[in-house]
Amino acid sequence: MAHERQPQGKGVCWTLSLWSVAVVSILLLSACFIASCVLTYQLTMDNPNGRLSERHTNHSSISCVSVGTMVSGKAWSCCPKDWKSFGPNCYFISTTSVASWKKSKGKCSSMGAHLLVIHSKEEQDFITRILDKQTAYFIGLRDPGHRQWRWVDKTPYNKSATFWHKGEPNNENEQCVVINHRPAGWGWNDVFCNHGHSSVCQMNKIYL
Ligand code: MMA
Ligand code: CA
Repeated sequence: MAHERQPQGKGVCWTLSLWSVAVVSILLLSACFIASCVLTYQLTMDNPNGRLSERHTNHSSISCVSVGTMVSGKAWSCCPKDWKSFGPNCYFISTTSVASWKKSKGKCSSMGAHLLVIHSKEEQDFITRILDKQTAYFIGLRDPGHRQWRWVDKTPYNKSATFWHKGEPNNENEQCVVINHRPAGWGWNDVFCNHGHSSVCQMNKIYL
């Protein structure tokens, strides 16, 4: 009897290990799916359980991806719907509205954001890939006087990470800055602050 059970025992063991492999694979696949899946939260203003902070409640919908680690205690990094994600930031390109620098700045503020601040060529390249070559966009750089360039988010103006067009800045009376395309490529130009231009807003990603 005992020696007859031997092959059956082996069969059970084989079936069991097949099942474990299947279960482990399914678990791994689900983990990967959850980790990589893009989730869209519908958090509306009147959602009593909305976990968005006050300054983000003006966004009716946000899109989140898993950040993979719980090191900071936050599981998702999110950008408002229709904003672009790059590194730790979200970017919004105003396509319709043309306004003065001050008005453009105010529009970003009302969305819990600020005008675009550029700190690297990589960041500039990312954003310019989604900009229109025929359009000039205000960025968050301004000169309060005497060519003292200041970023709106108070980060230091680092001369070695500036991308002025050749020959720019060229006019002390042009105290605001646009990014636009010229035959040599994308770059910055000082312009009059009260002239109307499109703009790009930027904000830190929202962590949930
Ligand atoms: C030229 C050039 C710029 C200046 C703008 C103002 C088209 O570019 O002189 O430096 O800012 O004119 O419109
Ligand atoms: Ca200029």
